[in-house]
Amino acid sequence: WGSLGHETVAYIASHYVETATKNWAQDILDDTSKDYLANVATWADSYRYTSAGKFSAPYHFIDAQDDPPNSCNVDYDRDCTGGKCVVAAIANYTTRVQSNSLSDTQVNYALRFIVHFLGDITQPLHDESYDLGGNDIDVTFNGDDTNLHASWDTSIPEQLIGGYSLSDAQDWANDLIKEIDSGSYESQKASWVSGLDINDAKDSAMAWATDANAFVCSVVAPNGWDGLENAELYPDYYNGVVDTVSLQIAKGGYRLAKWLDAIAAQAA
Ligand code: DCM
Ligand code: DCM
Ligand code: DCM
Ligand code: ZN
Ligand code: ZN
Repeated sequence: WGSLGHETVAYIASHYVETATKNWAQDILDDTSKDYLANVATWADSYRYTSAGKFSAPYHFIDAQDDPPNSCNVDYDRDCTGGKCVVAAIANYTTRVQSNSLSDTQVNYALRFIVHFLGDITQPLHDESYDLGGNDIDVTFNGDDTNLHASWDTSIPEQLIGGYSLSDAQDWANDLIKEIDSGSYESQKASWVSGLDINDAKDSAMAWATDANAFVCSVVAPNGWDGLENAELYPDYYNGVVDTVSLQIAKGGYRLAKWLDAIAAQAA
């Protein structure tokens, strides 16, 4: 996701976390503002372009070598090349954020990575290898040249919300919180966090990757990839996928709250 998606995930999580979790996270991040998670939600996307953070670039996705739209699936041994993928990263940083021996900076970075990667793993094209997760599929969105991956990351969310500022993210989060509490997501939110286990983070993250990857077959490219090449995505394609984008952002935020609650409780 782009900044709007990641910051919305963060605001949703901030709404649902326990007070003890908020205190734990604000202490690690050294930020007592209400925006303490949103303020670090896109840090990993800047860090990966620095020489110190270059190692983390493959941690934003898992390249599922499946065969959409005929067959969607994720296999850790097949797809997490060299142990460098978002599933391994979530497991790594879930351990590191609880460390008593790492520096404050490394623990702070671990929490920033968790906030970011629990967002990215819900973007279906971050759980797909085809054409570099859709980066090599050129499209136009409302007349602008872009690609399928970037459309999912940014164009579609920004078309829906009409901007990408922190206050746009807070507004989108508020809408999705209503859907989670008493709207279209109320009956499914329990399934989003079922089996969540910070002490088996790899299994939990594999379940999330598998869940998002299934949308590659059902929503991202249900009729295959050929028709998407050089296609205009607005409004027809957009209308067919935008509800899935909202669902995945809501899911990421709700999961992040429960994940952080579990870590903070174990740390206490
Ligand atoms: N990006 C964004 N908003 C835009 C255009 C680009 O947030 N309007 C950027 C932020 C990240 C990238 O998109 O650099 C998405 O990266 P990722 O999916 O790894 O989070
Ligand atoms: N690093 C990480 N996860 C690990 C090991 C290292 O994120 N399991 C990061 C921390 C540093 C960088 O890689 O930013 C280099 O670490 P080191 O100096 O321990 O090799
Ligand atoms: N990406 C992905 N799968 C890949 C390669 C990249 O999901 N196999 C993501 C990471 C960024 C976006 O695509 O969100 C653009 O990546 P880059 O800036 O590395 O081109
Ligand atoms: Zn992306
Ligand atoms: Zn990312």
